[in-house]
Amino acid sequence: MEKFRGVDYYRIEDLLSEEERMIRDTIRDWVEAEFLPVVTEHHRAGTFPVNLIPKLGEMGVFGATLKGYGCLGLNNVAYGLIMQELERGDSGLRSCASVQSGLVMYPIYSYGSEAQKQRWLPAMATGEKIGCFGLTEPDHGSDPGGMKTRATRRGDGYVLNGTKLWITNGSIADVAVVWAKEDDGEIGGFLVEKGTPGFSTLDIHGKFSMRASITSELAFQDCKIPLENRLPGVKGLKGPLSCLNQARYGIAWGAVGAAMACYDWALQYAQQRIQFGKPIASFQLVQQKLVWMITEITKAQLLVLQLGRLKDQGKLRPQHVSMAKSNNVQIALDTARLARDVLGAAGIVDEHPIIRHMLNLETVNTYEGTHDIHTLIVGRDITGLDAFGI
Ligand code: TGC
Ligand code: FAD
Repeated sequence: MEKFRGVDYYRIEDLLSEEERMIRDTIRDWVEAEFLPVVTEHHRAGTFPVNLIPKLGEMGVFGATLKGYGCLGLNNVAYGLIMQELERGDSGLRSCASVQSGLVMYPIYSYGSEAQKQRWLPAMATGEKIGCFGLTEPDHGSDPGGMKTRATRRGDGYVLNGTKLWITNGSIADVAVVWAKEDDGEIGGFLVEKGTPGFSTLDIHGKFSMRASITSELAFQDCKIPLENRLPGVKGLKGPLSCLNQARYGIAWGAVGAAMACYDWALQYAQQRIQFGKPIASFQLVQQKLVWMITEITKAQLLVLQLGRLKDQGKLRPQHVSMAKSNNVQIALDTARLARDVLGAAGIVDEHPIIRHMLNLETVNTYEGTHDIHTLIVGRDITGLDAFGI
């Protein structure tokens, strides 16, 4: 297949600034030259290319919208385009970057003390330090408010007990942002450093999705956390949920990248593959699939562009993000499945990127709030009625 040709049916390019286009192209070229040549071997081995992390830092990917502390202070559309291009490579690559930026640097920046910011943000911006975000537990995924992990105040600090599951970057992280209930029953955020006695990690194996990404369990057993490692600026479930707004925003853009990769590959394949003496792209049913893909991708591109502009204007609401996350991941997953179908048997081997994207998108559909949870968030917003439970 030829190099990726870009997917822009509606000249959305014209709606971007020169700087936004330049940032997108920088990441696009890097993914093409440095990441795509190695992704299949990492996907097969179930490893993440940690050696590429410093380069991501050098390009300004980590915490790209934050101001100061070595971060670029980009606008949200530029950040979204970065996420799109990383996920055109692999959802695991975008995951690493969105956890670092949206789920670790963002809470430290927004809720941390000046000392915490100085300690972590510059080193995380360069990729010298890596972070992870521990919210989900074995018994509490969609309902994180029911978490069992406890941070008990004792002496000059806290004692942490509990387990977090399905944590991206878990075992490679230098610091974990861990959410736990304090003595008053309210949720607080804690910075737990690698090597703290009582803190251990275990990687999850046997994944058929997000193979080129580290996913771990974090265990805390009488783990002592100094007072100064508590995030002082937030209390309650809105702390972790506000971080999720940032990461879900990146996913809404990233999913477009995965869909673009699948569509472009399937189109090129269909133009070259001959059956019944003709390119399969000449058959009406194949064209219908390709047209469905490009139509949904174009709608998704417009959705995230406006989402980004709203975010830059300070008019974005979390429910807007829920609509874009669930819609864009759904159309990306459907695009990947259709693209896989267009390749026939060839679609099931990793010589082509489609099956890898398709499997990854099953995770993307689930994490950061499942498709159905986001449906219920929008449903609650428009009806005023809560349909989450009893
Ligand atoms: P609810 O009563 O709705 O809200 C509790 C408090 O939080 C506030 N709030 C938000 N604040 C900021 N942003 C949001 N998106 C917010 N949503 C709610 C709300 O105003 C309230 O504040 P206050 O001041 O009144 O206390 O809470 P609920 O218990 O009914 O739960 C609502 C629900 C189901 C929507 C929420 O729990 C949810 O979003 N569940 C999904 C869980 C989830 O997304 N987990 C993700 C884990 S992290 C992850 O997957 C990382 S993957 C990383 C990668 O590799 O890319
Ligand atoms: P459940 O909550 O058990 O949901 C199971 C099913 O029930 C879903 O279909 C769901 O939609 C449905 N359901 C649940 N409640 C309702 C309801 N009220 N109404 C209707 N349907 C409902 N978490 C982190 O904290 N940090 C991370 O870095 C992280 N990384 C991840 C990486 C990977 C690869 C994966 C797979 C997950 C990751 N997660 C992470 C966890 C992720 O956020 C959760 O898996 C997700 O929130 C769903 O929780 P659950 O898996 O427990 O599913």
